[in-house]
Amino acid sequence: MNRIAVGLVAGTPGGAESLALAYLASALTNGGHTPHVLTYGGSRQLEPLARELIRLDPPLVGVSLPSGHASIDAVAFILLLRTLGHAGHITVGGAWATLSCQRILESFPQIDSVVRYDGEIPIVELANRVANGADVRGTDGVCTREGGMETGFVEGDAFLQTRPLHDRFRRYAGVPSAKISAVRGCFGKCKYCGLAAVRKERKREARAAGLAASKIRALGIGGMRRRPAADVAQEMAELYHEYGVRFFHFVDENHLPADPEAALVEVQALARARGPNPHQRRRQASIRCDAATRGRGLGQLTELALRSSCARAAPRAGQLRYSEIAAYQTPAMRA
Ligand code: B12
Ligand code: SF4
Repeated sequence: MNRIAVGLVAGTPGGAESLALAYLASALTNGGHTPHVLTYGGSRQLEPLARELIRLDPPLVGVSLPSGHASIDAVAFILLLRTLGHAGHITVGGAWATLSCQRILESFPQIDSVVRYDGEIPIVELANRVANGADVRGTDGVCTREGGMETGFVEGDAFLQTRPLHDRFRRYAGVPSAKISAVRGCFGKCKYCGLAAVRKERKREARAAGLAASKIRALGIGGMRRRPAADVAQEMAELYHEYGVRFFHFVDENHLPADPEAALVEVQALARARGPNPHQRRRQASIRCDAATRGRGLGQLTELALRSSCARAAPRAGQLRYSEIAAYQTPAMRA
C-alpha cells in the first residue's frame, strides 16, 4: 500500500486549533499517511498558506467547510491553490459541506469531492485510493460529480476509538487549553441549527439505504453518540500530565442527555472518573433555563454542578421553544 502526504486546511479565528483536523490527522496517521495541518486566522493569511501547501505538494488536500461563513475564505483558498498550480485531488468536508454537497460540486470545478458527515473513515479511504492511483468514485462517505449521495452512510464509529492528534494548544493567560469532544450529536431539533439539519439528513439517508430503525438507533444515527465517561477522563488526564493542559473546552453540541435523571448519572460519572487533580477542577457550563431551575432531577443537576466546583453555570435560552422561554418572562417583559 502506498502512503501519501495529506494537506489538511481550516480557518481558525483567534488562533484556536481545529478539532476536526486533529481527528482527521489522527485517523490518517493511524492509516499510515502523513498529515500536514495548516490553518489561517483570516483572509490575509490565505496566500502564504497556499504557497506553503504548493511547496509541500501533497497529492490530497482536505479543506474544512464547517459553516457558510467559514466557507468564504476556505473556497477562496481553494481557488488560489488551483491558480498557483496545485494539481492534486482537493476534497472538502464539515457540516456545511455535507449539506451543500451538490451545490459545491456544481459551482466549483476546482473541488473534486466532498466528504460527508464524520470524516475519519472516508478521508483514510480517499488517501488510500489517491495513493494507489485508484478511482475515488464509490468511496463510502465521499461524493463526487458522478454521484455518491447514496453512499453517504459509513458503517463504524471511528470517533469512539480515535484520539485527536493536537497540533497546538491555545493558551489563555499562559495556560494551555485543549478542545475535547465527548459527545457527537444532540437531542435537540432547533429549527435554526445546521447540525440538527445534518442529523435529520443522515437519518433520512440511513432509512433510504434500507437500515432498520433498530440499527439506526443502535448506531446513534441522528441521535447522540457518547464516549464512556472513563475514556473522556483518561483523555483529560493524558492532556493534563503529558502536555500541561489545564483548561478543557468541551465542544459538544449538547453534553448531557435530555432526560434529567440520565443527565445526573453522566455528571456523577464524570465527577467520579479518574482525571486531572479533582482539587484543581473548576467547571463552567451553559445549562438550559428549564434544566437549571425546574423539577426535582433538574434542580439536582444544578446543585451537583455547583457542589462539584462549577465556577459558573450560566442558563441560556438556546434549545428552548418559544413557549418555554415565555414561561420565564415577567409580566413586564411580556407587555
Ligand atoms: C469550536 C467551534 C467554533 C470555533 C472554532 C471553529 C473551527 N474552525 O475549529 C469558533 C469559535 C472560532 C467558531 C466560529 C464559528 N462557528 Co462554530 N462551532 C464550533 C463547534 C462548537 C465545535 C466544532 C468542532 O470542533 N467539532 C468537533 C469536530 C471533531 O467535529 P466536526 O467539526 O463536525 O468535524 C467532523 C466532520 O464534520 C468532518 N469534517 C470537518 N471538517 C472536515 C474537513 C475535511 C477535509 C474532511 C474530509 C472532513 C471534515 O470530519 C470531522 C471528524 O469527523 C461547532 C459545534 C459542534 N459541536 O460541532 C460550531 C459550529 C461548527 N459553528 C458554527 C458557526 C455558525 C460558526 C460561525 C459562523 C459563527 C459566527 N457567526 O461567527 C463561526 C465561523 C468561523 C470560522 N471561520 O470557522 C455552526 C455551523 C452551522 C452550520 N454548519 O450550518 C456550528 C455547527 C454550531 C451550530 N450548532 O450551529 N466555531
Ligand atoms: S441544542 Fe444546540 S446543537 Fe442541539 S439542535 Fe439545538 S442549537 Fe443545535
